[in-house]
Amino acid sequence: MHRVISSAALQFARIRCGVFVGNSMTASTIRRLHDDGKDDKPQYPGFKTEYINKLEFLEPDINEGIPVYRVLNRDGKLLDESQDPKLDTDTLLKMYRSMTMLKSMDEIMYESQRQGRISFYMTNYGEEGTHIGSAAGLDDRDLVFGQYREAGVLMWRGFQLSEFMDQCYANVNDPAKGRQMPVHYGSKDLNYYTISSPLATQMPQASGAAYALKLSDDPDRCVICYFGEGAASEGDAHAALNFAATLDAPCIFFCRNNGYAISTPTSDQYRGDGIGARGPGYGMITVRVDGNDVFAVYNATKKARQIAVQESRPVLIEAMTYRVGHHSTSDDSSAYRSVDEVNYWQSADSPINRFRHYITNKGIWDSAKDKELKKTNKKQVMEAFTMAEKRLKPSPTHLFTDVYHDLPAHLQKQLNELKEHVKKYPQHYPLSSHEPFC
Ligand SMILES: Cc1ncc(C[n+]2csc(CCOP(=O)(O)OP(=O)(O)O)c2C)c(N)n1
Repeated sequence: MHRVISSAALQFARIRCGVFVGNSMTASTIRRLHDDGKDDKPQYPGFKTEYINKLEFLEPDINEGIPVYRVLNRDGKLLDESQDPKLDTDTLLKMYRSMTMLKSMDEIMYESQRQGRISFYMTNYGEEGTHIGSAAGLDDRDLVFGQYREAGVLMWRGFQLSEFMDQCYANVNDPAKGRQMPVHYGSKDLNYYTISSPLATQMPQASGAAYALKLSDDPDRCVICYFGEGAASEGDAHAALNFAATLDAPCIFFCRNNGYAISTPTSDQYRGDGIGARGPGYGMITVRVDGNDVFAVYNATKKARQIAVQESRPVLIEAMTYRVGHHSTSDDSSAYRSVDEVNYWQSADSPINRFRHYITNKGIWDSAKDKELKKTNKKQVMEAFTMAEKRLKPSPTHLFTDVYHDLPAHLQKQLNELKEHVKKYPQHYPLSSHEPFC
């Protein structure tokens, strides 16, 4: 603040002396401009604009909405050959297999929660295209800050089915030792930061990580930060976007606009033209894409990555999609939306169907292969699921570990009391399914 005031004072002094350095104007020129008002340009620091003499308010709805970039139509046909990312067959099939595997995993895990075998689950139905298209457009060294509904990004990077299951079952192989809710994955090896439940906390962290990358001696990386249109209403979202913009941090802000934040539809979430319209307000390069078109998401993310890394600036992508599943296993979406609406997205505008049409038209896929794939997916998920369910849960001692290097006396006392209590009333605790106290 002090510096700003001093430099303003200095400019004023220069004007008084007739040497306005910025515009090379003399004091007499300035007086003349002020007299007739013509050619008078605002001099507010940081603005490129002009004066007007009629009162005009900016209407938010004068323009059509930001257009939605698409590459494939709903039948899987290229709309413009020049937009074909020209991926090789292996990559195309990896994309399709990953999307279908994500769906198979969701189906089985959702059912497993319904049967009371895990405590909670969140499906990714309908949003598979945003996950796989964006993950494929990145470098695996780029850092991922997710919200919670981006399991496909991890899957693309090689997170194993057993790792998903071990986390959801909170067994001894779960890196968080059962202290997190299911679907709160993380992987240091895959540059994927662990999910936290409070919405939008990942966003300022992503801006900070991107700024750190910019200052590091390994600048050929960027950050991608996923968030929902609901999370964008959190104050943290504003702080994150503004910090990244002003610090020119190489961060891709990837908004999954899936129509609902639990039961809150977008019509109650915001006014204006979605999340994309906020990008220019932050001085951020922005694009809106069809999130159910894997190629559109891939092209946009790849280009955004190039801009972020080469020009060191943030990019906002708003991917338009639809949450086909319930928000989570704690939600019943039939209370706030119609079955017809869900059916439309599930069948007529599904990212998996669209891409299957594309690879089928291309001659590298057919219905026999599809049938076989679904069978294999199910088998693999069931195997991983069975193994994870059989493993012991972590020792109850881990309620007390990993925070302090040396357990403070009051926690040691509580741990001793817990051991005593469980020893006295073993019939009330599922001790056989846990590792023993350590
Ligand atoms: C700070 C905070 N407020 C509220 C919640 C409860 N909550 C969990 S998810 C959610 C909706 C988020 O919607 P959106 O960001 O659009 O993501 P989506 O679930 O649709 O993928 C809410 C309100 C929370 N986890 N954190």
